[in-house]
Amino acid sequence: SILIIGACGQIGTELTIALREKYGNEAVIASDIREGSDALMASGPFELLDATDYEAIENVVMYYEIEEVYLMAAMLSATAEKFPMRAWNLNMNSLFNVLNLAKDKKIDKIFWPSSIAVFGPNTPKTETPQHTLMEPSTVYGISKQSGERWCEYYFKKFDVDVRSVRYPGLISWKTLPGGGTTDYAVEIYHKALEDKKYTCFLAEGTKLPMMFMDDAIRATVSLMEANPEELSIRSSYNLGAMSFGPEEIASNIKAHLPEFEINYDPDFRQAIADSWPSSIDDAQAKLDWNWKPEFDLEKTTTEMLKNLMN
Ligand code: VAH
Repeated sequence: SILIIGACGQIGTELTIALREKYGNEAVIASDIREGSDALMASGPFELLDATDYEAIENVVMYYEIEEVYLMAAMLSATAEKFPMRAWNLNMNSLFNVLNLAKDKKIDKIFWPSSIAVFGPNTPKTETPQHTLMEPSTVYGISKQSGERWCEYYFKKFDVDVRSVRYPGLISWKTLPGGGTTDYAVEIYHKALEDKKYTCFLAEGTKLPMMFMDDAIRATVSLMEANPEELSIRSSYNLGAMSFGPEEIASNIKAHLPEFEINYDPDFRQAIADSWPSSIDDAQAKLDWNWKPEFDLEKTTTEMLKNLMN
């Protein structure tokens, strides 16, 4: 069976639904620190689970005979700046718990998400390479860079089959935005429909690597199903789809809602966004496991507005 830790988060919610469709509801155990949406809770087994509690995870793994763990629990960039030590504790100890279960052969395979947040202010900003200078300036980015080093160490030293991608900012409609710097790109669609206007917490022209959630889920499943012999990266794969700033989403929305207005009132999250790249070179993922994005900004906007209108 498969265990998803952090199943009620932005990625976890969609990953749970996708994996249950693929492998069957009973084969995918969802877990989180609190209960999730009615749809998620009704669709298969759920366990309340604290990702920092090793024994609690071990009990769930033994009880359900778990072979694979997707560790999706983390504190994201904006919230982590407010609670650095809580963020470090959650983001790192949850990873050590799962890596050590695999080291002790209690599970066979791990997915762990990294992020473009591992890159810092002096990383090359355009077409950021797979291997490059990385001096992350956020708590979240430091935890993801350190997590990548631990994943590669456990693979090399203990043959742990852990796989990871550096997600860009993710746009989705099934969950509300929560604590991410890129979450302006989710909020803007909700506000466009509710208020026909949006005050953006990032400045016009803040170009960031972004991806529609359907692409992110497909990439995750593709990587987990790839032949391990083909995988040349065991820290975390660069993963790209599109890059744009808030003004580009706004003009896309205006094509559907002509009266939509955007204005800009940057806050502390601007410095976080400015430390990240504007575009990503994901050639290694394309080479090793045939990665190919399917959603551009136009398709993303159509999907978001269509699903949020219902
Ligand atoms: C965040 N959505 O904003 C996450 C992600 C690259 C951004 O890590 O913190």
